[in-house]
Amino acid sequence: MLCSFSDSIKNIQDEILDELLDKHVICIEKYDEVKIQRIRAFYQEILHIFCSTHDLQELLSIYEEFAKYKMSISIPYTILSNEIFGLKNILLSKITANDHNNNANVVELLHIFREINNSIAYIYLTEYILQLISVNNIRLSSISDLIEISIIEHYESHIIWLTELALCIKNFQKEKFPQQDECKCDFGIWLNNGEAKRFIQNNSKFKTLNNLHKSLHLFAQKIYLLLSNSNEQDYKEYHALISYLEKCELISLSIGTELALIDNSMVNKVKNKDALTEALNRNGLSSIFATQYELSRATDNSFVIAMCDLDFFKNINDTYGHIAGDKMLQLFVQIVKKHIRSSDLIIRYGGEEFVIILSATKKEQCINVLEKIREDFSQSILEFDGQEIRSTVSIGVIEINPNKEYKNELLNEYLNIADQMLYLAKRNGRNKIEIL
Ligand code: GH3
Ligand code: MG
Ligand code: MG
Repeated sequence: MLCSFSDSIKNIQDEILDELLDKHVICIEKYDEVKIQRIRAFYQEILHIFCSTHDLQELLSIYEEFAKYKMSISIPYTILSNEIFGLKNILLSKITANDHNNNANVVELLHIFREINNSIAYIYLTEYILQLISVNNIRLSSISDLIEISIIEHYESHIIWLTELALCIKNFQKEKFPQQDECKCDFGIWLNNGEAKRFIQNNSKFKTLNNLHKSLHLFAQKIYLLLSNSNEQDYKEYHALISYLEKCELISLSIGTELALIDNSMVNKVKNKDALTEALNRNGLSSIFATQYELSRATDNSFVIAMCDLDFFKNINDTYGHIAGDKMLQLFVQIVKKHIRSSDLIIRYGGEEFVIILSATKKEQCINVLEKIREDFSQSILEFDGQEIRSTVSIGVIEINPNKEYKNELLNEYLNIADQMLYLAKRNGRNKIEIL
């Protein structure tokens, strides 16, 4: 069957394709050139069907393949959904521009896009639930791999709860819905029975956790209502289920992140310190790294390792003596602590070398903090024996994303890379930051 509006768009397929890519596709930063070519090929095929055979089933099966491709490159549903919306609008504007009175064309087009939306949403939801269940298992195993678990273990119960929620949607079984009442789930009981307050003394952190937890249950209740108000056969609300479930996953990850940051602050309190600078001792580095790694994996975060080495430090010792050198090391650590969060870590790695670990941070965000440290240190003056001493630091940085590559045994490999970046910063003139 030929599509009734095919003629009006037949000769402008390339124009439509370019407009779609420019306005709705290329602006997504997750797409590189190879992905854009692949997406272009999908849309070429889609437009070809619109303009020739117009077999709805054929169209839906290409969209199905397209949705699976998008999921394989971690594109969220909203982005694909926006692209579908974009194509619909472009086609609408083209067919109405050519023929103002052709309502039938518009009705047909809207019908086709309704079908596309439903079928994409269903595919996405099914695939998303399967992925969520398997990634939740990985998150659980990361938590159980932690040697020194403390409050992050309370996050476990909400990962299990989230998996139950996902299964409930998958099987359309509202009878097996996980605990809806935020005060009665395992996490809620812990949060509200006073025990949590012992660990989370910072009141605003406690409120943040409480609010996150409340909204998590609120979105779950919305899911419950959707499942209650319809039956599986004529179900059309897949898009809403995806949005609510995605929201639940994001909030759940934020809860995990908050707990992981609190655990990190505890590391700062309990681990051995270097006597001179009060930075953490190097002996703890491999267990700290292993903990960071698993926490990041359990909460879907990346973290940053910054290797710092003071510039021409030998000159300070040679010119002003060792005690002056010692005081400069203390000053550096004080300045670092001024700029990092209580959940970030600084470890004395060697003589005048330090490793900073910025948890739940991406490299774009870490630049600001590290730049402040570099700048502040370069402008600070150490007054010693009536003399004014200055120093600078070079920093090599690497971002580690455990969900992209899993190799937690390779601390040395990561440190080597940070070290190579540090070497580059030295070669480029010192008092600089270099990031992989
Ligand atoms: P570069 O910019 O290439 O890093 O030059 P540098 O002089 O800093 O490099 P180098 O590694 O040769 O010098 C490090 C010096 O740090 C040598 C060592 O005497 C000194 N150092 C190591 N630990 C301590 C310490 O605890 N106190 C003091 N005062 N000096 C230390
Ligand atoms: Mg050195
Ligand atoms: Mg040095």
